[in-house]
Amino acid sequence: MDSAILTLKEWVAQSDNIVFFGGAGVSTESGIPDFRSVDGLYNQKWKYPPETILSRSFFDKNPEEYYRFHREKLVIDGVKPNRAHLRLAELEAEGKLRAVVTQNIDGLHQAAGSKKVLELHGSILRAYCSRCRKPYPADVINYGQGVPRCGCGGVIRPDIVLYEEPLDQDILREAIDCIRKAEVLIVGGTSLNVYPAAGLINYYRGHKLALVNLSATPYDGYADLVIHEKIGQVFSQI
Ligand code: CNA
Repeated sequence: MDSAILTLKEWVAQSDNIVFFGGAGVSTESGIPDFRSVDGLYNQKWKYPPETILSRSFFDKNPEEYYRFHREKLVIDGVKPNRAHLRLAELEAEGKLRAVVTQNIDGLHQAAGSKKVLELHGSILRAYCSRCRKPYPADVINYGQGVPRCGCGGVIRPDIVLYEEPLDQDILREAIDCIRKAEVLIVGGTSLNVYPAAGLINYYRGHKLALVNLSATPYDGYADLVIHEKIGQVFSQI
């Protein structure tokens, strides 16, 4: 076994205060493309960059185009949690992992059995009316044609944080609290480019910060351990 993975395995074995902070790279092995990898959404042909389509001003002005992208690119049928999601759920059940803090909106951590999941960017598995805030089942937005509307006339939207929108302050506070108190912080599958989420690492006070990401990140020099491998492969060994 690679010596960095062995060190991570030891940290995990010895701690009951692990926090995981992840992003889109956690779900690529489940078949969901991320944004910035070579085959990520950024490098696929689309009229606008994902960050434009997934912005509040775009959603308000072009809900039809937003929903075309949403249904074609964000909703992927038949996806299942991979070894990273499953091992994280196991570590929580074993009393070792305190929380998963995620930038993902796919619900795969919960599907794997994780209970404490702090979804910084919300979830495409929930929806609500943008005018009266009435909740709707996700099927209303994820399937079908055109722009889904509420009885009040408002556009039904996914319960995700669009670019230009603030994060939920309660979730953010809880995420900061977990990260600040963590003994081991594992950061995985995130390019650490999207703020304010990426800045959460700065709240970590310990000296067991492991970064598991295929490509280099701006925080590689800051971490105590850096592993540039597939996260599912790494988690199946720890
Ligand atoms: P990103 O900027 O696309 O970065 C993903 C990172 O993961 C890249 O640096 C890759 O090198 C790395 N990566 C890809 N596959 C693997 C793998 N198997 N193992 C290890 N590393 C891998 O995504 P971020 O999460 O950093 O950016 C934040 C955005 C992307 C958030 O707002 C998300 O909501 C959004 N997003 C989410 C999903 C999802 O919910 N699954 C999918 C696509 C985008």
